[in-house]
Amino acid sequence: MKLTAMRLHRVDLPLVSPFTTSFSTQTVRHVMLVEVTADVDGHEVTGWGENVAMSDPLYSAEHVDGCEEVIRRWLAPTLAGVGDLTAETVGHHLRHVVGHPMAKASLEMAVLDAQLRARGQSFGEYLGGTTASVPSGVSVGIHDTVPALLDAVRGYLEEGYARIKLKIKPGWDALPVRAVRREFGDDVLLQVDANAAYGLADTATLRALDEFDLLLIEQPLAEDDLRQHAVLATRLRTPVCLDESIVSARSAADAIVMGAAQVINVKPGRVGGYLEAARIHDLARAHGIPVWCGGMLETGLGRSANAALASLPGFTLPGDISGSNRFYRDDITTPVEMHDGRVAVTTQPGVGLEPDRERLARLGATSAEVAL
Ligand code: OSB
Ligand code: MG
Repeated sequence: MKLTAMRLHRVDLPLVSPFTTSFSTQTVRHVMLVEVTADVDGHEVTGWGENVAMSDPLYSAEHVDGCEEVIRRWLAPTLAGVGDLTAETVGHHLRHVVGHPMAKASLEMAVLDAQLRARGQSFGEYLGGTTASVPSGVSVGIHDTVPALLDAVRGYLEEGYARIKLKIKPGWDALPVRAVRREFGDDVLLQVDANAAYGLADTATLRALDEFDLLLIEQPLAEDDLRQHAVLATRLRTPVCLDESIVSARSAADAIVMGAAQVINVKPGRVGGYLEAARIHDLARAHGIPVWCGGMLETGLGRSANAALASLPGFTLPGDISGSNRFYRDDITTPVEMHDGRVAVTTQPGVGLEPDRERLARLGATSAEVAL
């Protein structure tokens, strides 16, 4: 294909309730969507991608305004110059630009959506998915009090979520985990996510979580602390799962070989796109390492693509693939719905859901062309 136009859509979506992690409190998500128009054998096709960078560089080095700049100045002009562009070659064409996986991933997703729509193939079928629906977990932020947390968890369990993930930080770890276990019992699938808030010196604190039979502890230490995660893993019974540290299939291989990751959270944006995410799945599966699909508060567009990825056979743990209503009253697509703890994988061409222009307009979106 040949790209003929690109537009960036920006829209601010208020969250239904504040979302607090060890690194920030979010009340709104500043969403950027990439819309590409391409010529495929004389036919005009459209594709959509979602950029998952946050407003501030606190989870990883990227932020959404930076992604827009990098796309406009370097990534889009490079892809515009390619006459036989395919989703499979986007990463290759952009490899000279160092880093910026979330910016690259949003472009690759838009190109892949266009390519699959042109041939009538769904994301799930293309990626090698094997299930019609995927288990749906929910990520629960840090709350001011334990009763407030228990109310939130009770609501999600009543809705039917298959797994609860509690955000933790120093001072908010064993206490909330113990309270949730006490209130809701040992059968709840439960895990925690520290977002890199601890150091190896906190081993005793993290060890105190061993008694709660957690599925895993996600990213306890810093992004570049692979070796220290390997050391920590030998000291905990709870399996160590890496999120921030896994930025590519290469780093996934390193983490697996070093014993730094017993489980991997796969986020397409963090690793440069759905194709690299699928490679990490393949690598982990070959090594017997379970993976699950993480989330970045995606809209229905990103969630739908994530559900397709999570339908691959190595995704053996529930992902952070909650319904649209977990974060948004008003989504930009028809809402993704969770029923009986599962989200359906679309069989429609491409991502299967697309942003609704009327919804975008109602939510105050702005759109701007990218010069190609
Ligand atoms: O660490 O998984 C994380 C959201 C933003 C940044 C990092 C993380 C998260 C989540 C949200 O946990 C999961 C979701 O999108 O439902
Ligand atoms: Mg995480």
